[in-house]
Amino acid sequence: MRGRLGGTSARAAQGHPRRGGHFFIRAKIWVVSANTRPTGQPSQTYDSAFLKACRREPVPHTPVWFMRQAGRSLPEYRKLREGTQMLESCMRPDLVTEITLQPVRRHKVDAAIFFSDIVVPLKAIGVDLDIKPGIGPVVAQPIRRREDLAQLRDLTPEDVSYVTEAIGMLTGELGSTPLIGFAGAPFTLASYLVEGGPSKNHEHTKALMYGDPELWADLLDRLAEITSAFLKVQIEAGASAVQLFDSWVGALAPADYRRSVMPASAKVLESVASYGVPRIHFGVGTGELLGLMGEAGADVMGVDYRVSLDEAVRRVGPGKALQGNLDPAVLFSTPEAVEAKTDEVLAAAAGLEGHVFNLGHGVLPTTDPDALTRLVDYVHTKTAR
Ligand code: 1CP
Repeated sequence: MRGRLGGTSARAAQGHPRRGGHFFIRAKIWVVSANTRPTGQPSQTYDSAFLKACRREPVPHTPVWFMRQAGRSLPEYRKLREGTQMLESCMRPDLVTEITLQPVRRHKVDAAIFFSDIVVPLKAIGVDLDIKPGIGPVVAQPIRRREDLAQLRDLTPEDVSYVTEAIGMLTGELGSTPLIGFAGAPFTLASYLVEGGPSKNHEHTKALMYGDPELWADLLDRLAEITSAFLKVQIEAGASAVQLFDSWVGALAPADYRRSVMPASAKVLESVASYGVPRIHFGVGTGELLGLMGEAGADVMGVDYRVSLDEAVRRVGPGKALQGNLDPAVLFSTPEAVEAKTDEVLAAAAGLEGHVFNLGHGVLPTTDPDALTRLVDYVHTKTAR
């Protein structure tokens, strides 16, 4: 699994930012060239099936990765995490590197996703929050009034130096396997900040959105700035693609999405456009929003399992690859049923310009890891050309 460039030489080639301004500038050049075809520089991930599919180029096989592939479904993850809080583990480059690599080694997926959480940048700027086991992110002082916005200052690369360090270590280890960076989109981050924790109906969030549109717009704009800064850190450190998770935006009708959310998401996606790395955009239950979310500026639209990919492409329109969309609960069925449902996804994807195979949402924690390994192998074999 070790890449052609190991350890120190890998970091030097990538212009590790800790080495000062000179290397910081080189880092930018390297990252852009890594994704726009280099002139004379090594490009380890450029020709990967994953990045080719994102660019809608011919692929040797349909690439596969899974949302939440690193995490509780893996015994080696549970063992490594023993005695370490979730947020603490996100801040330890050694743990982040190992956890990110675990599913790549085990399942032979075509891309790694950086092990972190969508609330990490908020914690990094001093928001008083924690990730509680079995619950998720919990915020001490929910944001509901204008004065609460003071909790949200700008994010600087120094706030998340452990992210830069972990990605430097990871890209050396991953070699030609691309690393996907990610962030939470402004609406989904706002839902945690306004509700104070996970929510089914997002009632406080919607109350603010409808009741004080000005404060809502300011909140989303602040979050767009923070999210953009967080994605830039990951790309400059060596991420080959980014995914913007708007997990809970499917709670909105299209008109509300367009008016109250799309400008902030578009700002984030636009802010990283010049890097040339594929921008994936995904939300749960977003069948009615697929067209608008694509318009917000994605290169690849993530599709949940409720809309088939042949219908999704009609809603998204040409010029974008699609990612998805096997129902994660299918993995609890028999191997034959998993193959039959996978065949349905692949058949629906047959006419797409670019397809990245994934689940329609994250791996469920009690999934049998062997079912995931078999699924990767099945998709690779079935789509080999
Ligand atoms: O493998 C990977 O995908 C990388 C790890 C990863 C990612 C991409 C984690 C680790 N979190 C996330 C993103 C994330 N976090 C999202 C967007 C993706 C999605 O929709 O699934 C969301 C909504 C969160 C918020 C969050 N963090 C929740 C959901 C709570 C809710 O509202 O229902 C939870 C349970 C967490 C904690 C968390 N994050 C990640 C892990 C492995 C865990 C569980 C912590 C543990 O091990 O106890």
